[in-house]
Order: sequence, then structure tokens, then C-alpha cells
Amino acid sequence: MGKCKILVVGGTGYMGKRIVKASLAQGHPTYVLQRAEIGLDIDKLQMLLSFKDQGAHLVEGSFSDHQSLVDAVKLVDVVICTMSGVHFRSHNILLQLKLVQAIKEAGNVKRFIPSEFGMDPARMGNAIEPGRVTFDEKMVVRKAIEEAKIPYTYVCGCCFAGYFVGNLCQLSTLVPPKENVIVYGNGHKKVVFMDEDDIATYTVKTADDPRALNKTVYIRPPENILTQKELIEKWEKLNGRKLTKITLSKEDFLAPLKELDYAQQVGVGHFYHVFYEGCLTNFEIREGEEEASELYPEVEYNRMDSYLKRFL
Ligand code: NDP
Ligand code: GFR
Repeated sequence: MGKCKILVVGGTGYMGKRIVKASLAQGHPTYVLQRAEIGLDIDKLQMLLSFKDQGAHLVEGSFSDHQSLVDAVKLVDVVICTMSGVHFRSHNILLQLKLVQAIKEAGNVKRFIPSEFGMDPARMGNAIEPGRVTFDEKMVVRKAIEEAKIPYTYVCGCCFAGYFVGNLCQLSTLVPPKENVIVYGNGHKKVVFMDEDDIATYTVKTADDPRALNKTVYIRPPENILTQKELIEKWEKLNGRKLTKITLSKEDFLAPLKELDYAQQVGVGHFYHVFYEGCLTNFEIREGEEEASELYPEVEYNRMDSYLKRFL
């Protein structure tokens, strides 16, 4: 009995392409949805062709063609969806309801891993507007999965290093500040920062792991549980220069919310929960929930000291 067959939906995306890579690297027969709508998006097409060169199977389909989704899903054992969820890119979390319907009708899927990969939406019931939309929509998808009795694994619990580490947690930039760094409150809330490649590695490992069946798997490896202050210190040590810290109270952080555009308001809300409430680490992982680095101690996850080196 070979490795389970995996279909990646959203495979040319920021997380999706890493899931495809991890699925191939872990020896799974890997299928990637090739959406009719990509049209003249030459980067997507060429990425799909490169996946094929690496041994993946491209499966033509479209979210506007239900049967094509059913046919795609029937080819595999596991479906991993990395549907977009960052507002200034595109945001289509609810589109997954079409995929859930297709999986329900096909009836063969042994595990569905929906697009999560962030704060646990089940713990974000009190999230502020408008950023709460991300969590409300992810909960709508979870409800549909569970009502359809589709076996699932929810992978969540950390910040993508690409959006939170290179910039030392600053908004609206992806690179480190040169002089001043804004510190959220006292900068002491514990956060979990992960290299996206490691998130993909862990996610694929859960795909055929019975211990992850119908479970939430948090990604919270001990050495990547850091405060913003600790992250800034790591950068200062690497870069050999101190930054001027500017402390921002939660009131001052939230004050400009109304003047921002919608996508930025969403982001500010997400940052607020992560850095002022410590929402990624302000709860114990309890019975019936799993933690990825405990399930898979063999994974040598990337520490943030080495992640930061690329920005020197
Ligand atoms: P992307 O913005 O890269 O989009 C992923 C894929 O979504 C696209 O490649 C595309 O698939 C698909 N998609 C987008 N629009 C449509 C559409 N209209 N119809 C069909 N498919 C569509 O997603 P990310 O990788 O940024 O986000 C993935 C998940 O990760 C989300 O749940 C997000 O909330 C979460 N996230 C978490 C972060 C964290 O710090 N914890 C940071 C960023 C995201 P295709 O490849 O077929 O074109
Ligand atoms: C940490 O958990 C999440 C993070 C999550 O559950 C869902 C989405 C995210 C997004 C954030 C908000 O959309 O990851 C990155 C961040 C996107 C973002 C970054 C938004 C506004 C910004 O100014 C920004 O600057 C780096």
C-alpha cells in the first residue's frame, strides 16, 4: 500500500506551492488542480508545468464546474486546500464550500485539510471587526465539513515568517526597519513564528496520520515561541546594530483603524489579536488536540535566527 494520493487545491499560491513541494518530497502521488480560469496568468501556468516536471499530475477543473471538482477529488485519497485568505491579495475562503460539496458527493476522500494555517478560528469568537470575517468564514467551512461527515484535519496556530518575521512584525512592509521599530505594548506577548516550508512539511505529515484524524493540529514548536522583543533582539544581534524602539499602546494601535482601507483594517485586527492579546499562545493545547512538533519530532524546523539571515 503506497503513500496516499494527495490533491492540492490552490497549488500555485503562497502556501499552496509549498504544500505541492512537501507532498512530492514526502513521496505522495501528487495531483494539482489546474484551474481553467488562470487564462493568461503565465506565472501560474509555468508553476503548474514545473510541478508536472517534478512528477505531479495536473488535473483540469474549475470552481464554476461542480462535476470537474467531483472528478478531480475521485482521483485521490486526501485533499489539501490552501484557498486565499489575505485581504490585500484575494480572499475566497467561502469558495471552499463548493469543494466540500464535491468531496461529499464523491464520497472517497479519507481526509480533507481546509485552508486554515493561522489563528484558530474556533478561538476567535470575540475577534474585532472587520478582521473577524476571516475566522467567521473559516468556521462556516468547518461546519459544512463536519455536517457532511468528511474526515478532516485543521492545521493552525502560527504566523507565517514571510509576513511577520522579516519585517520584525511591522505592518505594511516585508523587510526590517532601519532606524525605528514599533513595539506592540511591551512587546512581551508570546507569538509563534514559522517558516512556511515547515508549515507545509507538517501539514503533509498529518494527511495520512490517524492521530490527526478529526483533530486540530497546532504548530507551536518550542524554539519558535518568541515575543516581538526577542525577535527584535535576534535581528539586532545578527545585524550588529540597535534599533530605536517606539512603544505603541493598544489604544494608539487601534486608533487609526477607521481611516485605513478594508484590507488594512483586516490586517490591523489580526495583528491586534496576535500581539496585544497573544492569541496564539494564551491557551494550553488540551486533550483531543495535537501539536505538530510533538507529533513529528523528526522535523528539523527552521529557527528564526537563521530565517532572519536572508534579510541581512
Ligand atoms: P494565496 O493568496 O496565495 O491564494 C492561494 C490560492 O487561492 C491561489 O493560488 C488560487 O489557487 C486560490 N484562489 C484565489 N482566488 C480564487 C478564486 N477566485 N477561485 C479559485 N481559487 C482561487 O493564499 P495564501 O497562501 O496567502 O493563504 C492561504 C491560507 O493561509 C489562508 O487560509 C490564509 O488565511 C492563511 N494565511 C496565514 C498566514 C499566517 O501568518 N498565519 C499568512 C497568510 C495567509 P490557484 O493556485 O488554483 O490559482
Ligand atoms: C497569524 O494568523 C493569521 C494571519 C491568520 O489567521 C489569517 C491571516 C493572517 C495574515 C495577516 C492578516 O491578513 O497573515 C499576514 C497578515 C497579512 C497582513 C500583513 C495584513 C496587513 C499588513 O499590513 C501586513 O503587513 C505585513
